[in-house]
Amino acid sequence: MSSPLFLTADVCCNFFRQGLRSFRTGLICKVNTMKFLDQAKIFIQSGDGGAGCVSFRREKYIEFGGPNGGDGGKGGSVYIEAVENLNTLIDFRYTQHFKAPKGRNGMGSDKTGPKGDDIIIKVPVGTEILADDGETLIVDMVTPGQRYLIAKGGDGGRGNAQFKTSTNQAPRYAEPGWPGQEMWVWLRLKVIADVGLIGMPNAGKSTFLSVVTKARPKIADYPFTTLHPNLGVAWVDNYEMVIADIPGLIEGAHEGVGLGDRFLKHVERCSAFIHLIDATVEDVVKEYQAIRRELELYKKTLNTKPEVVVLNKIDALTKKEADKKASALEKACGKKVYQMSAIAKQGIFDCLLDVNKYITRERQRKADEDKKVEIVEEVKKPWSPLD
Ligand SMILES: Nc1nc2c(ncn2[C@@H]2O[C@H](COP(=O)(O)OP(=O)(O)OP(=O)(O)O)[C@@H](O)[C@H]2O)c(=O)[nH]1
Ligand SMILES: [Mg+2]
Repeated sequence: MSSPLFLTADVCCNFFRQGLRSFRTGLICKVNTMKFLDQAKIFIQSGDGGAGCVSFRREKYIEFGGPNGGDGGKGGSVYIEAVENLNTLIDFRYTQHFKAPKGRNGMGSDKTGPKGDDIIIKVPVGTEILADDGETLIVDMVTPGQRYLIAKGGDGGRGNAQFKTSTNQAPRYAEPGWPGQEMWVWLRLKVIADVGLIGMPNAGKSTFLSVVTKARPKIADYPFTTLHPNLGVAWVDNYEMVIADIPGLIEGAHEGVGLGDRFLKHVERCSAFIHLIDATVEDVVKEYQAIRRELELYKKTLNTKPEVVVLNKIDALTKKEADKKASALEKACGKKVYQMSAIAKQGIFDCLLDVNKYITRERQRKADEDKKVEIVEEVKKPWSPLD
């Protein structure tokens, strides 16, 4: 679907076979798939420093004016900044090269060349910056406003005025500017949310998100309606809870079956999961275990995250059937299973309140960690008579 050739063929077929209506749908799909991009490779280059200048003071009545060549200006540096109002790397599909300008050369009369302007590359909060190999982590941009110097501009070369000594009062040389840095880096976005919605396709994840938040994801009764993560904010106990709805997983996702497990990286940072299971399927336990297996095969740490298990779509069953399936699930997972109908808005807040416990606990843990870091920093501060 993402290859232009494939798209064209697909769109043509639709056009002839199903008429103009399908053609329009194809276009809409194309637009939707282009809205979200969670991985990009970009080239970064900081500016070279300007060269120093060789110049001598020449003025009427001033003999032996001496060297007055200024230094070259510093090249522009490249910074990466995490900003809150972005949630995709789509901009990097169109712009992949970021080059900061060079510093200008030094000039006579001891004038330093102007510095090259710095470049700031804005990325969504939660973006990892990885080296060219795609594995070595350079920095994780997790805090809004966090700024990281990724490529430092080259220093300007010294002008001949700087080389004047008692034995060489008229140096005729200056330094060239120092080169900047260049590199290819990978940007990998892992969205930051408190809760991740996991489950098989059609379990009702997007429906749940649309009921508890103002997000409006696409909902339909066919699998893989969701093709990229959707975020929404729910209010629970007067606190914001960011919920991420990711594309459904199926057995074998770790081997690339369905949409694969590449979207699981978006729930890696969540404090907890809400695991939705479609109550209308025959074997709810099998569905539950298949997802747990995929989590474990993706990363062991995901399997240890707190999870709230929810049996959704109970409106489509009798109470007896729902209770039977819920107790079978309880036996399999060894914890309480919530019964819910996202469409009928029944039982949704019980599971939200439960998951909120884990989020509060995680927030507390992070706050304690931050406090510890602050205390260590205070201790390290050197003594000063001004304190
Ligand atoms: N009866 C009933 N149907 C539901 C409920 N919740 C969702 N559905 C229906 O189930 C179908 C799938 O819902 P989605 O919210 O798109 O499911 P999803 O888990 O996001 O699916 P993917 O995006 O494909 O992974 C839709 O037709 C919904 O209307 C529910 O509580 N009761
Ligand atoms: Mg969905």
